[in-house]
Amino acid sequence: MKYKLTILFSALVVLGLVLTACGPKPEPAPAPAPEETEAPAATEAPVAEAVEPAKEIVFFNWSEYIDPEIYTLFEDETGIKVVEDNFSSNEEMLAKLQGGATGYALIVPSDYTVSIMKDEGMLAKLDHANIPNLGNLAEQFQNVPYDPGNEYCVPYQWGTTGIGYLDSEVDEPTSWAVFFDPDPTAPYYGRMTMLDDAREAFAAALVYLGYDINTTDEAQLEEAKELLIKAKAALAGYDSDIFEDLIASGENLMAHGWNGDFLVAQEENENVAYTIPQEGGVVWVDNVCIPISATPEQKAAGEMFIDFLLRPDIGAMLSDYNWYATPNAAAEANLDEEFLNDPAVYPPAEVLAKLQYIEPVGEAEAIYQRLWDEVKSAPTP
Ligand code: N2P
Repeated sequence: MKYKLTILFSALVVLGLVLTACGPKPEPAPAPAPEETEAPAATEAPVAEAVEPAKEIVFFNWSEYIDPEIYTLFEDETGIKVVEDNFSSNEEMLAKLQGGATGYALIVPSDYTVSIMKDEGMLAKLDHANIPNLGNLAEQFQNVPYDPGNEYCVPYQWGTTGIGYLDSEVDEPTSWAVFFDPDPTAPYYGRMTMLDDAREAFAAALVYLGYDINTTDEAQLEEAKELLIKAKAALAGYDSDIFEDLIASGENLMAHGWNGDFLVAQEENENVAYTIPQEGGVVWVDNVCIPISATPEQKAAGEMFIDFLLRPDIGAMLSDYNWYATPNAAAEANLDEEFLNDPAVYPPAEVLAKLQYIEPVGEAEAIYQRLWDEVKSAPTP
């Protein structure tokens, strides 16, 4: 495998050099734009049209997931301005793009959503000649199962889903029972949130029940739904954007959420802690990809930004800001030992063994969504 990758990379490097030597970098010809359909004079060799990268691009990302200083550095260096728009779940991002939203040069789907988007033809193939820093990725991230060879996406950050809590006020939650069999006399009762995210919420309930988090068994999913409805009595609400801030401020005492967000909130309140309950949790890899709707100009600028993110210094800035693990091996030299040795960022083998990836469930996706709607609309028990 390593051998093949080396060959692939040498080939890409050579290709990159040849293309650079020839001048303009060609776009991988999608459907030709109308104005480009005029045939070149018969004597001219058909040279691909140079694409002028867009001067401004929109990055559709999860909230608080990038150091804004990275935009400034990129703009200083390239003159390209990056504007950010946010989503709170893969499904929200997907629905927006399926609904015809355009103008995004870059999006950040998680692993299973990359598979869905690839199947639906929603992603543009990356031109590796424009991303020479791709080789900075750790080897396992150059060959992720949902996108072998980084054909469509580049891993951005990876992390886990567990429980954050205020350890000055509550004991460490060792089980998802804090949500699904809540004690009405506990201090956290009524001061907890769960992610506003169908697959994540079902994963928590399913893992508590000892079922596969990707089950398509309707009886198991019904059971999980009943538990999620039961949990509503103990919840202050569903939230995927500020759950960690509500712990840091002391408004809430426990939250279902993503590790890095809680770790960043420790800067505000050192009593914020993160744990993965004994039953296990979710592990995920988020990826930066280009939607098929991007124009060639947006795509060219998007690839420049992806390459910039892959630089060792910028990759380190990213993780330094959001406290998520980096897939960028070259960035590790620029990260503190404290970060690289933090078990909440890089879980030890025995914890990793208890984590599962969310996977695409095909037609059962609609069942998850319907049951999730039922959970959300059910009256609080
Ligand atoms: C960052 C959100 C992490 C993304 N605020 C979870 N896939």
